Amino acid sequence: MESHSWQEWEKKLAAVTAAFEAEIAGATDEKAVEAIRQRYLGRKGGVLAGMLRTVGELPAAERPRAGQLANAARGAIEARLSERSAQLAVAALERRLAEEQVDVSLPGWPVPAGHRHPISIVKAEIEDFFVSLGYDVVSGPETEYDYFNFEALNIPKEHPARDMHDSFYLGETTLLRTHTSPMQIRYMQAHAPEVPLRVVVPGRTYRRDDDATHAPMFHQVEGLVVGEGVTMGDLKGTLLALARAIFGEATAIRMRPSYFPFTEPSAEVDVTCTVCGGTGCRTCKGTGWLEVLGSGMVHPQVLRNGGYDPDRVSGFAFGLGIERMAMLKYGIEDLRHFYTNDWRFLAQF
Ligand code: 2NM
Repeated sequence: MESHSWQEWEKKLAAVTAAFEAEIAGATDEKAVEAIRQRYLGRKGGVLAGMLRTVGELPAAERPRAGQLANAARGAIEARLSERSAQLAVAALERRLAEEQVDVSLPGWPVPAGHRHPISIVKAEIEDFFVSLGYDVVSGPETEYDYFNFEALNIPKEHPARDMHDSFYLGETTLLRTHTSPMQIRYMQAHAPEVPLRVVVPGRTYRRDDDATHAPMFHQVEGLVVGEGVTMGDLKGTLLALARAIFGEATAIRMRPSYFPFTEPSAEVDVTCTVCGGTGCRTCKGTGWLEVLGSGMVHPQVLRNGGYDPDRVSGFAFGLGIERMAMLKYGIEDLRHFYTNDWRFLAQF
């Protein structure tokens, strides 16, 4: 009778363990695992707690063994519960990783990028060229004294450039600079020509003009070299190299006599037509040449105004409009495109 009862108890414990095993194998999330834990190991109402309560009904000799079996079953159930928990956690993580997988080989959303302004591009190209020849790149004030803008550059009182209708005056003796050369006077006064002095001045300049080829504000680069024995040959070689750097290595230049108050002799410089390559077309009016800059040997009076002795040193200088260079380089037909900021225009550069 007593032994029968013991065998039944042992069988019941085996059945509990088997039932637990079936339930835990079917648990698909942490919540289900927790419910099973409560059902089997819960202090009140737990299946195993119920089994332990019946140990007292067994013969005294069997009780220790029953207790050991029940504790072993508890240990096995606990181990299985944490094992299942861990399995489910790994499975959940793997599911999440699969769901959130990113295909890095897919093309990204296009990010609308800005473009460099054509004036900035050409300005930087010109600067880079002169830096490669050892020139200093400096900028000066956009508001100037008429002394630096005109007087020191040998531009006489009666010169039409000084007219109120051609320059923006701010006061009796101040104006918006009409070219960047006033900075070159300032630069000469601040530097001795031992090296020799080599400088370019890019920047905004202002004139009372407004049509398809003239804007009230435009950009210039002016250059100046002063030293012992600087010649027109140096000027020509420098400008040929500049033209080739900006318009391509096949470019040729020619110099035509001209006049500027601050240079003597003076020369207008043409480059091979950027449209036809020199054979003649509408753009170059059949000549094969396009005028791009002015230049010359610095006038002795301008050297003196800069603090130099024209009997000891000589110099060359040149000035160009960046807008004009950019129009010729890119085939832009109207200067006003540069200032309209039409996205369709700017996006082409
Ligand atoms: C030009 C043409 C010729 C020029 C002269 C000077 C200075 F300050 F050195 F005298 N700077 N730039 C110059 C000479 C500018 O522009 C068409």
